[in-house]
Amino acid sequence: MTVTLLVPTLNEAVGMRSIMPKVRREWVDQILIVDGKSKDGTADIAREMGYDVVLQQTPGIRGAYMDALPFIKGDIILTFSPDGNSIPELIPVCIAKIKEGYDMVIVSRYAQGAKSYDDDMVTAFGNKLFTGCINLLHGAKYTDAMVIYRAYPKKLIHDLDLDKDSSYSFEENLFRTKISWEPLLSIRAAKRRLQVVDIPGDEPAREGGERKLQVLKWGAAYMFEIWREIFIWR
Ligand SMILES: Nc1nc2c(ncn2[C@@H]2O[C@H](COP(=O)(O)OP(=O)(O)OP(=O)(O)O)[C@@H](O)[C@H]2O)c(=O)[nH]1
Ligand SMILES: [Mg+2]
Repeated sequence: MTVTLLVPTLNEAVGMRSIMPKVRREWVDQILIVDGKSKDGTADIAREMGYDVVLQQTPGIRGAYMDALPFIKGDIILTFSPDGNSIPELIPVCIAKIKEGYDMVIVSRYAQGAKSYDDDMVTAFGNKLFTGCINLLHGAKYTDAMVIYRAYPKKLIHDLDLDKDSSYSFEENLFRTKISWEPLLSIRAAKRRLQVVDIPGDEPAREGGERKLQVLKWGAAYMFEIWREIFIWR
């Protein structure tokens, strides 16, 4: 079993310099940076540090994942945010759990013992609301269905149709935005009754850079998606 640490970046020069050196290269088999044409030199810094860099052409964070897909060598993808929100030391913990045989491991900000220092009142409320709705409507027991920091087999992307634009196009067109695939991954993993485990992991505050979150548009699109999934996709 091989692991690719997939690191999406959009103007994360500060985190690239301060967070990524804390990621020990022997923890994973590949570290792949997918950069959304950062203007602060993130991609050049990453290359200087010796990482493989993919320059994203398709917009949005899901576009970044899709553009990175052909370059992902690992059987397992571990998505990691280099903006300070993901604690590097949890990478081996996460991989150890996957090796126990789980289909997905989520580093949960809201599991017992964990805390988000990045949330404001709106994101704290939103993340808990979305997670609660996913649990209620799709029979899951997540404590954090939204977070990026998680590990899952690359094969799931195809199995759960996460790689199809049609899985998102209704809500993306309706709310004129591009959304990521973590919430849909959580929903469809629950629908397939996959074995998912949470490990508690604090979310430290962002270091450098700027927040890209589109609170209203993404909130609306994700809520729509959660309900739409009751009727669409087996
Ligand atoms: N390549 C690429 N990376 C992105 C894009 N949007 C966000 N990211 C990166 O994805 C990572 C996770 O972003 P998020 O944590 O979801 O968003 P954020 O802007 O950090 O917002 P907060 O965590 O709420 O502060 C960060 O490293 C971002 O720089 C994108 O369109 N393309
Ligand atoms: Mg972040």
